[in-house]
Amino acid sequence: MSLTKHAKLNAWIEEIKAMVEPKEVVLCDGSQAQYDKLMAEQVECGMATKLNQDKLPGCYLFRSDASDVARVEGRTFISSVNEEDAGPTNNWRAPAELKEEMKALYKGCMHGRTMYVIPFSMGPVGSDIAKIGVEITDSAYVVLNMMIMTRVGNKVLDVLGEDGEFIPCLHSVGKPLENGEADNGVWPCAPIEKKYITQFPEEKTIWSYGSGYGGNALLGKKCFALRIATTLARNEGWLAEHMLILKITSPEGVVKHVCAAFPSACGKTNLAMLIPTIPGWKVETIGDDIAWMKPGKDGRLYAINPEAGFFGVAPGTNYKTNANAMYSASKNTIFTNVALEADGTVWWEGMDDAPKGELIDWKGNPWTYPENGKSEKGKEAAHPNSRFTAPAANCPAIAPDWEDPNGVPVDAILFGGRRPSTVPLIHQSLNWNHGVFMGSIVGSEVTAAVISDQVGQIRRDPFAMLPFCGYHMGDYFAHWIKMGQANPDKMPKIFFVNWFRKTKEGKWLWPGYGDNSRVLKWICERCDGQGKAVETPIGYMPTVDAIDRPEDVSEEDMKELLSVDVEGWKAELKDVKENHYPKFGAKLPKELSEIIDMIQARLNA
Ligand code: TSX
Ligand code: MN
Repeated sequence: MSLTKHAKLNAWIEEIKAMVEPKEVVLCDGSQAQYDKLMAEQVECGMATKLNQDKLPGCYLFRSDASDVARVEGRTFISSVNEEDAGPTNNWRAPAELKEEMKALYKGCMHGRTMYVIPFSMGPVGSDIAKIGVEITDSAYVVLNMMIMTRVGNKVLDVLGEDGEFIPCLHSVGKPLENGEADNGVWPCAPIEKKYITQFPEEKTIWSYGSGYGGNALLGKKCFALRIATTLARNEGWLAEHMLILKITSPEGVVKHVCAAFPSACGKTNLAMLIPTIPGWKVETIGDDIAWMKPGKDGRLYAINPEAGFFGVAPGTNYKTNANAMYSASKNTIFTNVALEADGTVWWEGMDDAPKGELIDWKGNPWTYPENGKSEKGKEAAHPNSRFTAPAANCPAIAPDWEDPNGVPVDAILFGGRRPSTVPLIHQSLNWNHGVFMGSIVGSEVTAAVISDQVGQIRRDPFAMLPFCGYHMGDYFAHWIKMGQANPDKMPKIFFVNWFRKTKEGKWLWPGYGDNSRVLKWICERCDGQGKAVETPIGYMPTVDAIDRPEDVSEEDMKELLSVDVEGWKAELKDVKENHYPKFGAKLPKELSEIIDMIQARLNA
């Protein structure tokens, strides 16, 4: 009997079933009953630990295999027909050849396992900006996480109807159970050389094999909402971005929406859930990782969060750095690779308090808190990439309209990075193309590199999209330039922020966290043509009195934070021109080179 009313979907399900040969096929209806049943089975077979239900209601802990703890960029492929279309910053394989190689692995790979079919919507179900995918997986962990991170089940099939478009997403952990072998609580995955995370942009298909973890396996997130969506967005005239979305309300009730992109380890989720320190201002969360932005009838960009949950890094999250994330992960949350306390709660490095006694670490072994309170590198209780998967609706700061199918009008776009020197606290682009330039030079200073001669250098991650763009990064820059051309004065204003400036002695110049609201306030003012600013060689910058200064920042430090380091910027532009931009070859838009020339001339004037 057919699983759905959609002939093409049914045919795909049958085709995959014939290839992977599962024990059974289960359609995910999206019900709480199905979630509870699946989770109970995972507890039963030892894959999941039920946490203390008084302190963490509806929460569970999974421990992955020690070799399956993060995205594997070396095994991530853009499989386009022409290598040139993937560009120099993606791994490329020819689709025909790669499909044969992967089919050999998929053949019979679900022996003894259930094949789950997950219809999911990226974005509010039925929204014009949303898109539908169907993930086939043999991992119950993936099903449970997808049920938090996306909208899943019958309501999605209803929208899909009999012939709606969907992105087929195939996933297997790559560990069949032969001869009646049972799932024994050991995390299934394949060795690294058999892991594949493949995007086929022309076919609009995703094939993932051998990893059960996060971005490798929850295919709606990085694979669909970024890598496949970037190609859709380029063809259809919109933007799929690695950005948080914030709603900011002034004391007068003026609302602004801000999207922001940062490389990893800059506290994107913290900014997405920021609690402002300036009286009367309200900051609410719409999304913490991905923004899909489409031009509306009025020519402005409207953003939705395609996700429905947070897949956040646990270590470093506490009630001081991000109270809203702590509340979000206090119920109905899946924890992965964090440590377990004796009382059935969770612990990780950088939590508010020391653990209450002996722990079980992320590998399942007893673990004692070191006397100096600092876990040795490689011997942490929680894996440094351990995660919480929490429903967005849990977040106390979630904006009431976070699921508005029309999206929210974007007033400002922020880029940033960890830059101890050169880059000021805030500057605003002179125009759209200059803003695209700002996105293109995003990066963080290398602090503790494996190859130590890179320490102090800038690791560039343009638009924080380097691992997530499904096509040539030079074409991506050109798409951004083009997006500004139709309605230049309707486009969001673009800013560059840097919370990470240090003194020569290595002291933080800016307190960051909630005090970043002082910078957000100036950004909001600038969107209304207000906010005192001076035009400098690198863009518009606030006058020293234009930003409410926190008590613990001296006027001198404020001046330092808001000054233009002319020599530093000359070196920066030289580095971009000689080392960064040449990577994109002939596809680098001339508009970006022109911006360099313009700023160089202004710095020399
Ligand atoms: O997330 C951060 N943000 C954004 C917050 C909304 N972090 C953490 C980054 C690692 C994930 C920050 N770290 C920020 C920041 O704005 N700023 C800093 C640097 C910093 C760290 C500590 C202090 C000040 C600055 N002060 C004390 O520890 C007292
Ligand atoms: Mn991300």
